[in-house]
Amino acid sequence: MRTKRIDQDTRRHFIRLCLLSEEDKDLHGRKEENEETKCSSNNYVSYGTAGFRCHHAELDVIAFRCGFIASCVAAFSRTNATNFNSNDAPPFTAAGICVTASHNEASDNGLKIVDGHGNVLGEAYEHACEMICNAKTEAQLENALDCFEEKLPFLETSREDAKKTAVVYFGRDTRESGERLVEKAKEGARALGGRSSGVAVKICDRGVVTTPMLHYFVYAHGKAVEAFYENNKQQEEKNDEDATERSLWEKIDAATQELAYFKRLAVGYLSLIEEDEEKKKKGKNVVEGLRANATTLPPLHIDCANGVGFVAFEKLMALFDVIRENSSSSENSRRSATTTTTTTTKEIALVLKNGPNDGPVNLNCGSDFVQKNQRAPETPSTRLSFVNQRCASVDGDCDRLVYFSIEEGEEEGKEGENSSKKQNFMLCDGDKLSILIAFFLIEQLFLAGLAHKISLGIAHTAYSNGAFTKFCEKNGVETVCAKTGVKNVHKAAEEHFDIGVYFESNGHGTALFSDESVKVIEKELVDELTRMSVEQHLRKEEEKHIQSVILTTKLKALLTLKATIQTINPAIGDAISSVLLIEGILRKKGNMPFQEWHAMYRDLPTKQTKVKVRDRTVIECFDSERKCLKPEGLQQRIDEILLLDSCVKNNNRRAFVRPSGTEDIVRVYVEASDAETCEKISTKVEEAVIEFCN
Ligand code: NG1
Ligand code: ZN
Repeated sequence: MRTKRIDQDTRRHFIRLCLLSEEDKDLHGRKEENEETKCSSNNYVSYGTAGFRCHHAELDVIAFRCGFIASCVAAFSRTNATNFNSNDAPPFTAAGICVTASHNEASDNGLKIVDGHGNVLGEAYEHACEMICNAKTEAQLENALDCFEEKLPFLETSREDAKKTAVVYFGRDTRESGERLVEKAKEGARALGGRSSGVAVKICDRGVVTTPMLHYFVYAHGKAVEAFYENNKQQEEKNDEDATERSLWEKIDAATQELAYFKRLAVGYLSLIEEDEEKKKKGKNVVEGLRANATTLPPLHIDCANGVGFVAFEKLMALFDVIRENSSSSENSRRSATTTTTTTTKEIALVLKNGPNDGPVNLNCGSDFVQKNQRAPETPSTRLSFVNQRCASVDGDCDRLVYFSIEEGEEEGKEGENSSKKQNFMLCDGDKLSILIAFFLIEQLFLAGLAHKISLGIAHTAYSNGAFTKFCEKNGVETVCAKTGVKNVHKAAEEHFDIGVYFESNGHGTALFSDESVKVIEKELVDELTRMSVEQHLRKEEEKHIQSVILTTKLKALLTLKATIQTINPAIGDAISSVLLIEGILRKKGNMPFQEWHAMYRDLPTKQTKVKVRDRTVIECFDSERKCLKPEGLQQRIDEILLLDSCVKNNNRRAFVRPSGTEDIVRVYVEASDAETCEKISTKVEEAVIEFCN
């Protein structure tokens, strides 16, 4: 028999608070009467591509309810740990709330809910969350909670119901409304706690952090709990319960701090590039020898979208400084007899631009601006400083990354003061990040002798350039197209491949290693080290030294794969982690110049526009959103438009429309062999959307 898992008293308490806030909303609604909002139609806020997102003034009620949802998710989900004391409740995971509106403008905000594994809350919950957040009456709230409870994991015994601690992590980006909304969400989380529910709610507010950092904290919490129970397997009977509990919380606390996150990535990156330091001592390799100017990578100028990425990158750089100081002082002490100064080369050179004090988040800058407009950030202080540099751009909450470069030269035939400068903008978007990472990993898998054991492929969305899919096909890299939204691409990558590299074109993504593939790599590494040490033992004395210096190709590749795994945020796509991974790969590729990476294939010209319609939900899509089913006749019209000035089907032409999940608009995407045709097709498709959707 199904039992309600949120007890009656707590339910009533939550519903009463919700109804009070509804009254409050009616009396003191923050939103001006006629104020247009971005994504709520008829006062209904839908669960979009990445949670709830709209004008911040509409979010107080939603923040409160999301807090309660997160608390329930934490209280009812269990870790994979198996070694808990049989008299105890099994260990529970945490959950998280991230207050951010990512790449949206500064006046918007949003709520992202993080599940116990550090992932975006599963699709199964979305409808129930939407019901809870939009319910206005007692009956609607009851109904919504029933629906939500259906989705919560079923606890099998009453023992499991007892002694629950719901840990909820909170984080926010730099938006002004963030602090207020986090407080609201905390109130919601606390509404679950109390004697009647038997739940102790623990709030862990991590302040201003990037979205991927918040995901990481929740992930690390779960891993710390698992590891603790694993290690305590034999000792649990002997341990005094309070001491065990204290020790568990100490471990969790250490694993979920900013420092733990930055250390993981920094150490991963340093291990990834370690081989280069070896090479430097021995001389250049063949690739480096062939490349001009290849001794170091030029600094990377990062546009931080006036957001939290700036703060986080600063912390990372500070950590690199500490590591460098420590290593140089130990070098100094080791070499003090022979050297007085030690020159340590910079592991990574980043120039940070567009921080939170430079203007409203995402205004004329950030990865969305750069990728969609195909031009450099246009903030007054930095516009020109990106020219002729190697550049990257992240978004407002630092989970997206694109690279770009603008070459500026004299216009041909003109010289002197009046000459206008010719600019060539080059973008390496999510597609090119995927290619670089996938090709690198394929190479390492081959060198490690694991290509036959571990499958690798790329998951992408309909927004990927046609030239990218052709390039993958030509090079034998398997691809799979998923619906827009990182949760969909993540799922596709996970389902189809052992190592699934996935990026949306806007730079949102990562490389996902399955648990099994990590185990295979680790086992192979141990086997290889054992084999080498046995051989070493049998070798003659004079050969031993040489052998210890020259690592086998296989071992190097295995170490590289291990370092790559550590450089990646395992919970979610992360722009900081991606910068480290890409910089590491470019270094390992002999300081590959930006132009060479960009020239791997040539993107087809594209155009992306937004169309405002009365109700965007009239559009229904299929085939990973590359085609639309409704409104009737729209797809046929798009197919006709694609034949424009041509009576045969042109393979390079693509156009599709879909309702945005984050804004109240319809997105139109067009791709063609030349920019002019792209422009023409786009105008016609936009007209068709207006005609069919109003
Ligand atoms: P919508 O508004 O559903 O297109 C946008 C992005 C997604 C994803 C989400 C979440 C485009 C075309 N769409 O979704 O890829 O990143 O925001 O942030 O860039
Ligand atoms: Zn984002």
